[in-house]
Parts: sequence; C-alpha cells; structure tokens
Amino acid sequence: MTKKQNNEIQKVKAEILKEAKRVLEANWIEIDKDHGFTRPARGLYPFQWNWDAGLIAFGYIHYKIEKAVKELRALFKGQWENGFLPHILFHTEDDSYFPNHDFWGSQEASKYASKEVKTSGITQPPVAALAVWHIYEVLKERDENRAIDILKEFYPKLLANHKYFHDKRDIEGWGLITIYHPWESGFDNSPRWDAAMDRLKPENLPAFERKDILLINPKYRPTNAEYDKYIHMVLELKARGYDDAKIYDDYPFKIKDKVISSILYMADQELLKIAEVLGEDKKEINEWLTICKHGFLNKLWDEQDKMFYDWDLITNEPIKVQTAAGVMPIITGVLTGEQLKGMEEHLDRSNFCGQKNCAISLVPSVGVEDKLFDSEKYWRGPVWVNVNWFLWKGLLRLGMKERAQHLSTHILKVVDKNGFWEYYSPLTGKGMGGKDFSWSAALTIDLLGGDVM
Ligand code: 9WN
Repeated sequence: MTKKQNNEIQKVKAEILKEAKRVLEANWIEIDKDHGFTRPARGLYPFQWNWDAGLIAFGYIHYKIEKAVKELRALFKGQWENGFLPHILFHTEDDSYFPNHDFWGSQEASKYASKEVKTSGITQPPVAALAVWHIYEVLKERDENRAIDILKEFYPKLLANHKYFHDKRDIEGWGLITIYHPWESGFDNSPRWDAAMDRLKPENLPAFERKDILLINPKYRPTNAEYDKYIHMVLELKARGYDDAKIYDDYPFKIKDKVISSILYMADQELLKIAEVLGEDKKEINEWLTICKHGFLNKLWDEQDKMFYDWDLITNEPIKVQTAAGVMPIITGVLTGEQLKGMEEHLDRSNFCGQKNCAISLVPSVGVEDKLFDSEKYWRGPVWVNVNWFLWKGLLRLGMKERAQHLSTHILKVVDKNGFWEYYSPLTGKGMGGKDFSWSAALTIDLLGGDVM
C-alpha cells in the first residue's frame, strides 16, 4: 500500500469514527452525575435496553470510559432482588414506545422487581460482563486501582445475574438457557420462533396501539398477528408474577436458545477472569462453564446438518430452522474441530453471503437462499452489525484472523457507505429500521479501536 492510499484509509476511518461518536452523543441521556443511558434509536427505542447497553459500552470504552461505566451503572439500577436483569429500563417518561412500564406492571406483579426503576419483566442476552472486563483491560493500563474498583463494583451484580440464569433458567441442568419470549432472544422476529409462536392462540386481548409502525415502515416490522402474540405472552408472564417457578410450570413458550447460551458462556468466561483478579472463589463459575460446554456439544449440535439448533422444551425437540444464529456458538470457543469446520462451511456458502453475491459480504440473519429469507423484514434476512461483531470477536479469539478481518472490513464498508442503521439489506446494502442506531455506531468504534483493515 502506498503512503497516499494509507492516508486515504486513515481519513475515511477518522470520518466514520466522528460520525459514530455523533450518533452516540445524540442518543445519550444523562440521569445524574453517576448514571446515564443511550437510547438504541431516538423515537423507536427511547429507553435503556439491556444487551444494547452492554454493546454500547464497547463504544464509549474507546473514548469516554466514564460513560461506559455510567451506562452499566444505570443498567444495574434496574436489577431485581433475585439477580434478574430486565430487558428494558424506563429511566425516563416517553410515550413513543409500546408496551410501556404500566403495561409491564412489574413492580406490582413481582416482589423481586427493582424499587428504583420501572422495568419490563423479561430479560435479554447478558453482555454486561464482557463490557466490564473490557473496561478493566483498557483502564488498567493507565490507572490500575480505578480499574480494580470497577471490577469490585460490578462483580457481585454480575455474579447474581449469571447465577439467576443458571439457577432459574436451566432447571434441567443442561447448561443451556431457557427463554420465555422472542424478545428475550434479542433476535425477536426470527423464524426460529415461528413454530412455537404458531401454537399460541391469543384470546380477549385488551385493545393496544403499536407505536413502532407509526415511526417505521410496517413492512420492516413484525405483523399485527405476531404483535398480538408478543403481547399475549407478556400478559401470560405477568399473570404468573414473572415468577420462574410458575412460568416453568405451565407457560407455553419455553425454548433453549443457543445464542443467549453462547453469550452467557462468553460472559461466564469473563466473569471467571474478574473473579481471578479479585481473588474470589471460582468454583461455581467453573462448574457453569463445564456444564454449558457439555450442553453445546451434546444437546444442540446436529451431526447431519452440521449446525446448532435451539431446543423447544414444550415439544421436546430441536427447532430445525437454519439461520445466522446457528453459527453463533462459534463465540464460545468450545467447538470441536469438526463442528468448527461445519461452521466455516456455512460461512463460506453463497447462502451466507460468503461468495460475494451480496452487496454486503456479512452474515445475514437468515440465509439469502433460504425460502424464509426476506431482505427487509426485521430478523428474517437483514444484516445486523452486532451479530457480525460477535462473530468477529469469536473468530479473533480462535485465532482465525483472516475470517475475522473479512467481517470487520465489511462492517466498516457498510456503515461508511450507508450510515448507522438498525439493519441492512444484504442484497442492496440499504439501511432500515431505526436510524442513527446506537450499537451499530458503538461496535464500529470498537472495531476501529482494534486491528481492522
Ligand atoms: C423489543 C433495542 C431492541 C433490541 C432487540 C431488537 C428490538 C424491541 C422491539 O430492539 O427489540 O425488545 O420493540 O422490537 O430486536 O434486539 O435490543 O434496540
């Protein structure tokens, strides 16, 4: 590369970085001097979301580390007494989103609910430990005492949250996490949930108004029939007081989700490192890791399709739908050589944009050649930055630098050309859903903070 070409690249990177920071600053809300949060997208998602907060912290870590800390502190303000961390925290009032805090009614329904912040009553993938560990890694270079204080502040909260997942969401002892609602997966409208959703027959729903389709083209969002079911499930969970024992007893949607399980595995690995630095007992975390590894290798792997599937606890069978989520267990780093080879083959297929026949060569939420693929529909085809960032991170950890770099380069290309959107069409690169979307900006900052091009 000539000096001139290199200068050009640096200039483009600087511009992307500037724009990404602008997005985060515009979405930030300061609560007080110690707490603040970043709206995932103004209007569409006006509160704090759980996994968004963890991912967004990865952006601030590179230039305003205090904001990453404030974001995570605000998140844990909403932690329930049983360790549960809700998926939405309503720190402020805003009427542009449904269901709102009154509809969730978690403080009335559950004795465990946070008294400090109104919250939803379901959770999301646990990303916070990844962010806390990364804050420590970056901060310790310049202020080790402060870095350790941060670990001390968050360790008990993280431990309680991970313990909640292992104790309450895995009564089968498979090491794999059960979700109660598609919104818990983060991959809300994924075809992985279709069959389980088909079994639900909502009746006598109260009248409600969707706010998302007032802001976003309805063709990008779930259908009204799907929303009826989402709301039906919220009401069913609320009727059970958001109580895991009651939910496990007779609630009709219980699925072992390979993505939330993969992220928890990764987060447990970071928790172990934190425990080591702080000199805490590591026995329980080590046990979680051992059981979870066993679950992945023995329960979710399909030998014939060379893919990981979720497991429906109601029908007691695997959900054989192939999507990007099927390769996400790469991030655990525990796959056998044969499994990893299977994953690589999927990544290389034209179906997953591996053969340059898509406008953006990133992993789409559903394979482009799949009959369920829809290039514009939320979680049913478009490319998400966070999914590709997770894969990038997982591949780097496995030492698969070239593959990782392919993803980071293409994430940078798409955001440079189209801006920071919630998701992108793999066929055209067009951005859709929420505009100026926070995690797309934050994770780009994280990629630029590393060895990317
Ligand atoms: C429901 C905030 C969230 C993300 C999810 C994404 C979407 C919410 C919605 O937005 O979900 O939680 O109303 O559609 O699917 O992953 O955390 O960005």
